[in-house]
Amino acid sequence: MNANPMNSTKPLVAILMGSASDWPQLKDAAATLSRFGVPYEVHVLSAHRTPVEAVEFARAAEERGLKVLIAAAGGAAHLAGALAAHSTLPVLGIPLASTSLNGLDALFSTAQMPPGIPVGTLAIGPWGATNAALLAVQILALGDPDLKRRLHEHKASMRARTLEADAKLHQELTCPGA
Ligand code: RP5
Repeated sequence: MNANPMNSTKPLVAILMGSASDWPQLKDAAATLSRFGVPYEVHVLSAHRTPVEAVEFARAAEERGLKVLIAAAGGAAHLAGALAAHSTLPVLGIPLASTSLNGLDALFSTAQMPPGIPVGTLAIGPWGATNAALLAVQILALGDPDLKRRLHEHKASMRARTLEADAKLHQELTCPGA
């Protein structure tokens, strides 16, 4: 997979995954970036199967105009750390549930980076995918007031939905069957 879904604009974020089999767990990252209008590109790139290409990608990323790298892997999850070793861009790591250890192994591999090479590690699987994209938007919003405004709208709409759910639950509990 090698795609720029919004190729009219230069990608600011790259979503990288160790295998095409990871994509179903990552779709929410792409959907979230699209929702905020952030141009992104998607690649399969493995720290183990394409180690040379992974290093080349990380080394060229900043010069190509990318601002944030999102890296996901499930088995012996070294992709985020390998990219972070070769770039000073922020790297957000998503551990994936691809092995019989259900992602706990990938969580440890992604999070336990030695001091000096940080990887911002999110939750395992689709929750992490959504939050990695949101964190990327928040990083980009530091220099983009329009994106900042959209983040405020996003939080306001979550708040409204939660308060509505609270009111509905209270009504059901106080007037059952009404
Ligand atoms: C990891 O190994 C990939 O990120 C994937 O989660 C896992 C298995 O890959 P496939 O054998 O499905 O290609 O490197």
